[in-house]
Amino acid sequence: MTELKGALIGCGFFAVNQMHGWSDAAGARIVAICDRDPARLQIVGDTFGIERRYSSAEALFADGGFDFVDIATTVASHRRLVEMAAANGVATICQKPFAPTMEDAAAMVAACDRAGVAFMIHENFRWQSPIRAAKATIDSGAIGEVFWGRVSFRSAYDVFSGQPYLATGKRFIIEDLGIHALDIARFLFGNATAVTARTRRVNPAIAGEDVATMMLDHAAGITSIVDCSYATRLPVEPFPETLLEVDGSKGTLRLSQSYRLSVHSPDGTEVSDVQPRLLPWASRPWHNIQESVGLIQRHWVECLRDGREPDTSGRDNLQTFALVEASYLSAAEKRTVPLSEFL
Ligand code: NAD
Ligand code: 89V
Repeated sequence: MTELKGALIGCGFFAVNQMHGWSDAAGARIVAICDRDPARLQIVGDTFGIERRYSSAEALFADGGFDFVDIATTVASHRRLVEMAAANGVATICQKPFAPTMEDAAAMVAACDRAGVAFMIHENFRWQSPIRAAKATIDSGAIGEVFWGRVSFRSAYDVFSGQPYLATGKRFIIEDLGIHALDIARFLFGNATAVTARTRRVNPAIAGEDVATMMLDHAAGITSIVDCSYATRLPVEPFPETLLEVDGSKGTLRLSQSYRLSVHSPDGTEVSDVQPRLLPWASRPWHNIQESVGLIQRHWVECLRDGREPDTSGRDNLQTFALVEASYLSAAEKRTVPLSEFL
């Protein structure tokens, strides 16, 4: 099999993880990078030994010579870059959040469809190994038919030191972090039909909301709570762990702090350690997220090779993004918002 060649646009804070992931990937490698900031371009180029460096995406696409592009810029540039990739017939990965608006997100999916190129959102939280372990347990039938769930991310970690832009946007936690938790709720419980949300800002130094609670109605009849906070001071800081509670007709599943998976079923109670691997280039506490980057990249390579639609394709991720939009609307208007208002 020939090795897939990729180009990465956006050499910032998170792209370093993506570059490490690609260095480990079987069947793909990054041959060119692009960033409008020369300092970032040089750091990433020198660290990963990439000779082809571009300060503009137009120049990168004009030179070509790659099978896919990995867009790791912040949200404002996503639509323009995805449409540029589609116009050049290049398969595309785009970081979350998908787009600033639902209209932009739908246009990006349509552009890739028209061009016949694969399009995946880098929605990596569902690829975290503890989340996969929980999903495998649910799918095994051990706890019976699921009727209720909770996906919870509560922390006081200083995310603003690594990602200062997070403090400045009108929208914060649902768009940046809740989006992952909402996607996990879809992954575990299926698509949602409506959401009821409440938000709050506790930290006076930031512009957006840092606490959000969402109640989801899922098509399968399951009710779930998705709650997230960056204002929650706990004795042991859990960042960046997503905790789960799932109730089924035969038992319960709990993914609790320190990656402890507890499954209670008619056969008894089993507690296991589902710690993610600490990859050689990874660092705690980020290793959970870092491992998932490699796993979603592997999925992308397999999907391109097999001509399969990725699990978090643009089309699929419209459902997650609609939950983000509906949550903000629900919180603003204090009403339950059906997803049909966005999809
Ligand atoms: P960042 O600001 O540190 O990096 C973005 C980089 O993109 C910067 O170096 C900037 O110069 C460059 N850039 C922006 N627009 C460009 C353009 N048009 N052409 C070329 N270069 C351009 O941001 P970050 O924290 O690395 O976040 C990037 C994206 O990754 C965001 O969408 C963020 O939400 C997402 N993210 C995802 C995860 C995850 O686990 N999936 C974690 C952190 C961040
Ligand atoms: O995953 C993310 O998008 C990150 C973080 C986990 C820090 O919120 O912004």
